Amino acid sequence: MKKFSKDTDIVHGIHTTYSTSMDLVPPLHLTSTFKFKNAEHGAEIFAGTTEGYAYTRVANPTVDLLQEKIAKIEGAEDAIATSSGMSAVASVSLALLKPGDNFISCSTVYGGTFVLFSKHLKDLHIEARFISPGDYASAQQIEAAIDGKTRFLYAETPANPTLDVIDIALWASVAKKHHLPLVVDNTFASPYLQNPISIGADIVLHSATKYLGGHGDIIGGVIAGSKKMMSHIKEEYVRHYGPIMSPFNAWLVLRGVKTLAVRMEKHSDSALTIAQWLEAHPKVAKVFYPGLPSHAGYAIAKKQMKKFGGMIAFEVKGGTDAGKKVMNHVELCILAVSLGDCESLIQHPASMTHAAYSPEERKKAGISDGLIRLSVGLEHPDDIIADLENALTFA
Ligand code: LCS
Repeated sequence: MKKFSKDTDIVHGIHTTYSTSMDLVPPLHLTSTFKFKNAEHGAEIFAGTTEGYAYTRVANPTVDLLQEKIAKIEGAEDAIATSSGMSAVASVSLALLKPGDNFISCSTVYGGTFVLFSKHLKDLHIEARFISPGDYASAQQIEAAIDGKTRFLYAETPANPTLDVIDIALWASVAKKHHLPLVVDNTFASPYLQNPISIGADIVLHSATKYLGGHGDIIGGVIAGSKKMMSHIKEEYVRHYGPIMSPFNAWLVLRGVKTLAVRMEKHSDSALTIAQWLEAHPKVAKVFYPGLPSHAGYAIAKKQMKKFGGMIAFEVKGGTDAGKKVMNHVELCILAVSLGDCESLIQHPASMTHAAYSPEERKKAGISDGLIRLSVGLEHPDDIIADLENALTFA
């Protein structure tokens, strides 16, 4: 098959023989079950000797098209669409881990992932071994945490909410040396800006709620990797625990993802402009954006990302109280969690997305109490800057 650029695959990227009526847009197969021609046909589909659909928890044509598209744009052999980003993280974890096992994770991850790793998996006698941000670049420190019961390495990059950048090639080399898979949460970058599999990762996952959907109207997740691993995750977890994406959500993500390239270009360009403006503002103490040369991960981000993405974090002089004043005085930016939408969203990680970390754990993960996170939307950057400038007068 002819090879196209990623921008083209983002728009097309799926086979087009899905409909005899020749629709441009893939049809939405809203059905829980599928008819069999006769008893023998049903038995053959269940036995896997004939191709066909049986039941939407197992497979659905609309969901299959999204999986095909995600695999294509992540450079993976196969993909699985799930009900949420959290069910993507949980499905990978529970398919690869058994009681008594451990895994290695970076300390700064989305708050929900942190609770799953540090509480719920712990209840199942599974240990998350967290690497602190200061050791992300040390192969030696990562290796020191690996033993015979370690099952995978997990990296979120750029990380939520601090925008820490992990060197995927470095973590992949440690993982390979120990014959372990590297799992990367690629939500903040999106497959347009970063393809972890092309630099050595084995499994990539996303909260599709964010940039993939792109319009703030669904909750969803995706997992991508080799056919063998995806089949293992399906068989060991997804098929029987059932956290599948609904066909309607898959259809909306298929629609949203078509504009991923143009959206990520604009999110990234605007975020860089806004981060530079924030860095020069007298009331701003610190800006965390991988595209600023002052950011510790700038060189690695430049190496492994196409652009630097739409997420910024910053601290206002005067700490938490001053930060709250900014959040209470924005008029265009919307005070809300989530990210990757058309609208700019602003929130306070310590009391919102990362409230489940204890103050001690937040400190270890580098999440300060005064940190504000901004998901830069698709509005004109001048309007976002004007909104922040006005809000900062109250700080
Ligand atoms: N991974 C990352 C990096 C995330 O940011 C999130 C959600 C998830 C996984 C989980 O995805 P979900 O189940 O919500 O689809 N992050 C959120 C955030 O920062 N605000 O609200 C949700």
